[in-house]
Amino acid sequence: MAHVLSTGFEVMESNNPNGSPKIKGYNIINGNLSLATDGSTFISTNPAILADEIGEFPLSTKEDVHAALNAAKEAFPKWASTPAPTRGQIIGNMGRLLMDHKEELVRLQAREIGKTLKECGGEVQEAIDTCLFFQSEGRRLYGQTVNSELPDKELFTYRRPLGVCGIINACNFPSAVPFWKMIPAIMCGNTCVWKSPQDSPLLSFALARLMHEAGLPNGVINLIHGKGSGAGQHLVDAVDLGMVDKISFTGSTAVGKMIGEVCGRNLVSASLELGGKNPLVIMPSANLENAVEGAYWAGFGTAGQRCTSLGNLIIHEDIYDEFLELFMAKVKSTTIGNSMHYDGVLYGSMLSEKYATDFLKGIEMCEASGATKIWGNGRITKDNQPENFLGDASEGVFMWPHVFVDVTEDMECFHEEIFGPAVTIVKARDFEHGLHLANASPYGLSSAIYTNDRLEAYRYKTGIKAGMTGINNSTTGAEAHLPFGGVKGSGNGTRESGIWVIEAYSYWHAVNDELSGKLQLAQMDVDEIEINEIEVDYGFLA
Ligand code: UN1
Repeated sequence: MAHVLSTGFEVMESNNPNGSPKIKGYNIINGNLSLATDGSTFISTNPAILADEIGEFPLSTKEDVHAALNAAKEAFPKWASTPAPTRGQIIGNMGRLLMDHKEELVRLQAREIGKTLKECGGEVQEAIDTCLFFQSEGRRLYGQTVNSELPDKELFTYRRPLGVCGIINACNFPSAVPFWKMIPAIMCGNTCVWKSPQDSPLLSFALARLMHEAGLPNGVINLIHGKGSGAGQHLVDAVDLGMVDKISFTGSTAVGKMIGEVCGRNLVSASLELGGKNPLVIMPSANLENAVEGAYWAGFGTAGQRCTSLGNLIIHEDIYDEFLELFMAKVKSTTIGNSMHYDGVLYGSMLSEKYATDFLKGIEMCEASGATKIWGNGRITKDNQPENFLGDASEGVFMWPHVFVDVTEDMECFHEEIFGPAVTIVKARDFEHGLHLANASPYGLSSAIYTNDRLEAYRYKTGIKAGMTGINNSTTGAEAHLPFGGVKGSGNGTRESGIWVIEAYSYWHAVNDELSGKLQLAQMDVDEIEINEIEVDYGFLA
C-alpha cells in the first residue's frame, strides 16, 4: 500500500470495521479537486461488508457537469495538436503506474465492488494491456496517401479527433472498461468527461489521479461523480445543448436506447455496449468435463455480473442428463464468500445492493415464466446458506447460484438478461435447433459452442448472429486487442478495443492538394483512354 492511495487522499473519520480507511473523494475538473456546487454527497460502501464505508463523494449537479464539459472543451485544441506519439507516451506512463500500483488497486477494487481478488487482478491487467497497446498506436495513427485521378495533385487522409467525449461505464468492470474507452479517446486527441459509476467512485478517483500523475495535462480527463439519474443524465442532456461530441456508454439496453436517441437527433456519435443473453451450446461430441468447466465459469464467475456472462445454456438432448449431472455437482459445491478474507472462492458479493435487488427481480421473473428452479435460494443469509459459503452472510449482499431448467423459447426468462448468478437451461433436439435457440434472443453480444465436430463449429461460427463467439470456450474472457461489442439488442455496432475502436473516436478527413496551379475538375478533366483498335484472335484459347 502506499502511493496511489496515500498521496493526497484525505482519510475521514469513520467507524469502519477493522479500521479500514474512509476517503474523502472529489470530482476532478481541469485538474482541480472539487466538491459538488451544492455540497451534496453520497457514500460508497463495500458490498461484502456493508458497514465498511469506503468514501464520501460529490453528488454532482448540472453546474458541475457543465464545468467539466467546459474544461474538456478548453483543453481540446492543445491536446489535439499534441503529437500523437507524445500522447501515446503519457498513456504508456499510465500503464507503468498501473503496474507499479496493481496490488493496491486490485485490493481497492475488490473492496469497493466485491469481485474476487483474482478477477480484479485480471481486470487491472486488462487496463494495463490497453495502455501498452495504445502507447504504440500513438506512433501508428496512420492516414493514407491516395493517388489522384488528375496529374500534379495529391490526396491524403488523416484521422481527426471528435472533440469532447462523455464516458459512462458500469461498475462491474470499473477499471478495464473506462480504460477501453478513454485510452483510445485520448490517444486520438479527444478530451473526456468521465461520469464514474456510482458504485465504484473511489477506484475511479484513484485511476483518474494516476492518469494525471502519468503526465496528462489538466482538463483532458475530467472526473465527475454522482448517480445515473443525476450527473449521468446531465451529461446526456448536454448533448442536446451542443456541449458533447461523442458519448460512449456501457450499461443496460434500455438506457443505451435512450442515449442513442439523444445522440441520433443531434448527429452525435455514440458507442453503445449493452446487455446480453449469451448462449452456450453443448453438443454430444464435446469433451464434457471441459464443457462443464466453461459453462460453470461463464455462468457463475463474477457472480454472473459480466455482460458476457452465460444466459441460456443450450444442451443437446443426447447428453442432457449426463451433462446436467456433472454441471450440478459443480454448482452445488460452489464456494462463495469475501475473497479478501477467504482464498479459493468462485465469487463474492453482488456489486452493490442495487444489483442484488435487480437480480432478485430477475429470479422472480424466471419463476413467473414457468421455468423449474433446480438450485438456488435467493439471497444468502445466516439461516439460508449453501454448504460452501464462507464467512458471515449478514455482513454483505451475497446470492445463491441459481439454475433453472425446462426453459423454452416462449418464456420471458429465455429472452431477458438476468444480471447475476443464474443460468437458464434449454434442451436442443439437434444442432440446427441449438443454433436456432442461440439466435432466438433479442441480444447478440457473446456466444459459444462446445463441439469436437469441425463442421458444426464452422456452421455455428457462420450461423450465429453475435459480436463474439467462443469455440470450445466460455462466453467470457475477451482479450484487450480484439474487437469487443455486439449486434441486435447488445449495441449499435460500434466496437471497443484493438485497432477497431479507433474508428469510434476519430473521423476521416480527406485532403486534396492541387499542385498544378490550375483548376482541374475531378471526373471531367480526366484523360480519356481509348481502346486500341488491334485485331486479336482469341481462337487459340478454345
Ligand atoms: C463487461 O462485462 O462489460 O470479456 C466487459 C469479458 C471481459 C470484459 C467484460 N474481458 O468478459
